[in-house]
Amino acid sequence: MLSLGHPQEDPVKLYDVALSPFAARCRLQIYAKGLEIARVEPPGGPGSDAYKRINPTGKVPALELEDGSVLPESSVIAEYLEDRFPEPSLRPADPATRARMRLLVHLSDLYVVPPLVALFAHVNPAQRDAKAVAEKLAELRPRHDQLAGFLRPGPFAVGSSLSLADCALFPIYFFATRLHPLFGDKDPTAERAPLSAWWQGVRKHPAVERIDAELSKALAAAMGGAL
Ligand SMILES: N[C@@H](CCC(=O)N[C@@H](CS)C(=O)NCC(=O)O)C(=O)O
Repeated sequence: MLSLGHPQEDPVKLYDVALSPFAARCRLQIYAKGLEIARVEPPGGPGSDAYKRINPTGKVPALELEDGSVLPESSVIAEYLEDRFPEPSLRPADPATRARMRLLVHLSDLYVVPPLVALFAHVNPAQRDAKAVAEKLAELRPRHDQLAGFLRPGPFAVGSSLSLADCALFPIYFFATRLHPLFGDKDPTAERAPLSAWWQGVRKHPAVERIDAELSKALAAAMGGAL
């Protein structure tokens, strides 16, 4: 285990919430790299004024560095951790494969995440707007197709080892595989061969298994089996 920070400095810490897919992305990377980074709850919770004084975006995750500066946004944190702690690398060495890894992250962040996050507002049947749900599901289906079109025979997203693409995609598909069926739609990983192969393969990695267990536990605690 690599412990971060010098004894006289504050250690690096991750502002984290158990159920956030974006925080889970950073935890997955941290576990896979064997880094020891403390997890802390944002004071007052995400979006609170107290937390915004530390991290102006108010969002989790955020990484607080030894000098007290704060780095939000999971994709930025992921690249920072790779630059600072290069081994074991979660970025493929070959430029084209590395670019495809970043492409998968972009496709997820820019096109899959927004409609997926919008669906969370409709989980409670009492607050559900069926038309809005249908629109978001219709937006998501071609986006899963597009992303699946750039997956390669794995078992991981861009080849034979875990990369930042898997760290970004696993927590998102953890929720997508639950949300689509909740609204009567098909599990997106089940009906697309490349996504299905990736989903089966990626979950065998010990760090992914750990995140899967953490998210499952947090989800059960938050939703009591509703999702
Ligand atoms: N693009 C951001 C998204 C982070 C995000 O939306 N986090 C949510 C929790 S899942 C949050 O902190 N929301 C509180 C808020 O927006 O005030 C990332 O990748 O880190």
